[in-house]
Amino acid sequence: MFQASSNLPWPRVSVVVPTLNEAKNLPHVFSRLPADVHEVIVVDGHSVDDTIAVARQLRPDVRVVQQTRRGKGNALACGFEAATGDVIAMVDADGSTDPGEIPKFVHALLSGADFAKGTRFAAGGGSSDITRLRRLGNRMLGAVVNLCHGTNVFWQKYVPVLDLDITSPPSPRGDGLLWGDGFEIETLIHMRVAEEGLRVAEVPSFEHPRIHGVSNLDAFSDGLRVLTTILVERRRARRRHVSRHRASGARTPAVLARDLIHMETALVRMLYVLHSVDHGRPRTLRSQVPPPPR
Ligand SMILES: Nc1nc2c(ncn2[C@@H]2O[C@H](COP(=O)(O)OP(=O)(O)O)[C@@H](O)[C@H]2O)c(=O)[nH]1
Ligand SMILES: [Mg+2]
Repeated sequence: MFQASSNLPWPRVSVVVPTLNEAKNLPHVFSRLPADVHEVIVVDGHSVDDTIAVARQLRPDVRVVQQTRRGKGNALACGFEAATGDVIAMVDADGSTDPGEIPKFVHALLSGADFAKGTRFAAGGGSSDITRLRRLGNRMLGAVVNLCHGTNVFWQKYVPVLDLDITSPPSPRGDGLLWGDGFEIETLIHMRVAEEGLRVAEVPSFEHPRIHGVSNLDAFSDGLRVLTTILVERRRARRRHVSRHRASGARTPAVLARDLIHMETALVRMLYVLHSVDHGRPRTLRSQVPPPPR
């Protein structure tokens, strides 16, 4: 797909691992890390188990970063900011993604990609973690945004393109999450990367079931958040497009938002139905996570 540039040296890889109570899963995840990574950054969300102690015991050289707000998205943003390598690899700490696959993603970058994302549905990839209904739901979402949830590896120099804010205080309302702090992060990143016109490689990747514990993700409310991300990020891209055109003095083309909104509303409805079939009536509130200690 990309022109091979095999004479590039192997880059320094920073592995960013968001953790929320993953003490039991870290031994497996860390054992799968390639031997030659530049650094491992654990971004902890105020775990109440031994996550940090276990991480330090397994890897005395681990860098532990405390996130500034809450949510997986904010954790990743803090990890990106702390990374000092040439390449950043995002890896979950629940055993669902295999850090042993990182070199495959780095090869895609060395072959000319700016961003390499794992795709569960390509040949050679797959998943044993999702029911048929979830797969159907995922496929529908995937059709709109080519949504991928899993390993993502990209050149560190593109962190500014992602435009993630780690310094603002938490929202005084609701769960305190700001835009991009939650599970919408991967969709948001993929959309911003696409908007910037970066070259994206899809790497077949296998998603395993989480080993211990339960997912922090709520299929319905987080599914809605992902769909909202598509809408919000499309608007953001449009606004940026308009202001760039204005700055260059060119005429702004009219954009038809209505069709997009209809399509997304239909998708939300379908997701609702799929979730109801799978789990009964959906919960509309995210499960309560205790607030971080003050
Ligand atoms: N630091 C931090 N990590 C989180 C948070 N929520 C989830 N994670 C981590 O993000 C990864 C994916 O979360 P998980 O609950 O498995 O969600 P799923 O894989 O989408 O079902 C895991 O490594 C979690 O420990 C959070 O609020 N803060
Ligand atoms: Mg998981």
